[in-house]
Amino acid sequence: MRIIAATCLALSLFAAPAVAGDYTSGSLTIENPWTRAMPPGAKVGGGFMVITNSGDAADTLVALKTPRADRGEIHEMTMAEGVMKMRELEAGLEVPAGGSVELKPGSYHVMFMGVTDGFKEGETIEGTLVFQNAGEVPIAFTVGPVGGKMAPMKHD
Ligand SMILES: [Cu+2]
Repeated sequence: MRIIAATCLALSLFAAPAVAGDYTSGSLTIENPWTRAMPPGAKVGGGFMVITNSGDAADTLVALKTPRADRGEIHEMTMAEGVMKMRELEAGLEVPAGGSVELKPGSYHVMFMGVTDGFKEGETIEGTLVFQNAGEVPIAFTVGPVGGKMAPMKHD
């Protein structure tokens, strides 16, 4: 595993955003963006990652751009009276100063809307996160198995 981890690190240093891994922009770090393989015919998918802000001002994730979907949205999933509900966060998702936000299944996530070419396990999906202060940060999502609940690749 050490060789694989070292290779991932080298690739992410020299070839970002072509491969998944960790990304930094100013005081923001985006860890291991991932998504799931899509069953045939599926048109939407969720994207997950951990965003950490080491700066002294809050920043806000306001958009996801990707060539693989008609549009990206930022969503929150909550349980209300036993029913999972998803809603778009129209003002974006705040990443507090000196804190982090976890985008994960059943919680905050980015959403790929209107996907025509379904994601396949093992491929990477290029995208750009847009932050209010930090601006555009290109990343790539690793695609895990259909229905996966955890990030498919760990670097530590
Ligand atoms: Cu959603």
